[in-house]
Amino acid sequence: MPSGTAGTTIVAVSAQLFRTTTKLAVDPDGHEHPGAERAVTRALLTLTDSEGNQGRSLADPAHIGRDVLDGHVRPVLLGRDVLHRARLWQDLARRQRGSAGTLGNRTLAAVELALWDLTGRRLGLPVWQLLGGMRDKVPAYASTMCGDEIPGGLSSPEDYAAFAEKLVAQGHHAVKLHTWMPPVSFAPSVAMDIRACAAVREAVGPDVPLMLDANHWYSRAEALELGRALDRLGFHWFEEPMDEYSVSSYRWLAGQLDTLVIGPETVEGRLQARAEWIAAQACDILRVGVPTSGGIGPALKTAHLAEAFGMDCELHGGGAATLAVLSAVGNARWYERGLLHPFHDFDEVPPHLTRPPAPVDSEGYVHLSHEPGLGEGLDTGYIDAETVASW
Ligand code: LLH
Ligand code: MG
Repeated sequence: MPSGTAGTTIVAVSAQLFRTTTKLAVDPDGHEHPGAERAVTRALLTLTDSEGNQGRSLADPAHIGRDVLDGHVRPVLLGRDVLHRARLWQDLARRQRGSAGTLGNRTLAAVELALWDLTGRRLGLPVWQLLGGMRDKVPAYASTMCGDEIPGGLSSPEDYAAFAEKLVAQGHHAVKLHTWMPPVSFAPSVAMDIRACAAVREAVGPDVPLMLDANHWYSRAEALELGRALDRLGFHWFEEPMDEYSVSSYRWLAGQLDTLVIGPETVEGRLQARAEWIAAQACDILRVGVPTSGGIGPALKTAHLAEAFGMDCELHGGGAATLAVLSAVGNARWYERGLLHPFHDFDEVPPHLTRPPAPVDSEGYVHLSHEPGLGEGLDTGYIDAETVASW
């Protein structure tokens, strides 16, 4: 039977824990900052089909542990047709409710991405072309790290202004500030956020689209004060100033601002939760992430949901799968390139990759890879050599 035809089944599901390095530090609240090089452990999920083709996806070790693979992923995938990706995803998703929280969306996404990668490799085509290939490059916005107390880093409104100028000069089509969040000693601070936004607007001029992603736990009154300042400064969108589980608070805020309110980023519930946000008029732009929504398919459905309401849907975060979704939809403007910081070289290639994850060209576009599959640029030789455990 020729490669790419039905009848090819999944014969192995395996995970590898491997050592690599990063120059990112993570603070106690989970925000990334520049740091000294350190060793970290990452994980790779690999699916093998009966013709010997393999599909891979990088994941957090916690999401592809032995128990979830044995308990859910292997029983669903082994012996099944690779090309029945949507059926396999549904079968896995149906197990979520009874899994006592052990089968999360990030596990679904790791599996779904590896299935896409396998399919692309079998057919000799990049995933983004399988999705429709509407565009082969996507304009990027620069997304800063959260504020800090590093002199000359992102410690003051002036630091943000100087950095934003550089980001625009590099070609980025827009700039999004993540401002100061705990555990920074003076955070959160509406006054400081407003000063940073004003300094950046002053530095880049009136024509560069600007966005703000602030604190995540402001009160309604604080979010409104900040949002009104963004209105005066001509910001494009306002992201996650409050707890996203309070849909009423977002409806209340969106009804009072000219600046577009975007969300939800962190709320669970995939497509259905986002439909409720639209129905409640809690956002002007919808938001979805590939890892958090369960994969490429669910993220695409969410973008299509927004399209049906005449809304944009912006993708959270970066990576090859996110870029593939962006290549396939017309109602997302930009790729989120980040998180960026004056003291962090975003384009430095981590040891387990063969190339930088998302370089921009001189006009601020990130290009889709022409490699078959997801095109993540994995160095499988390095990963195999640095593997410390597998199951
Ligand atoms: O809190 C943070 O560190 C950032 O907000 C981070 O989660 C980032 O991924 C984000 O929200 N981007 O939009
Ligand atoms: Mg965000």
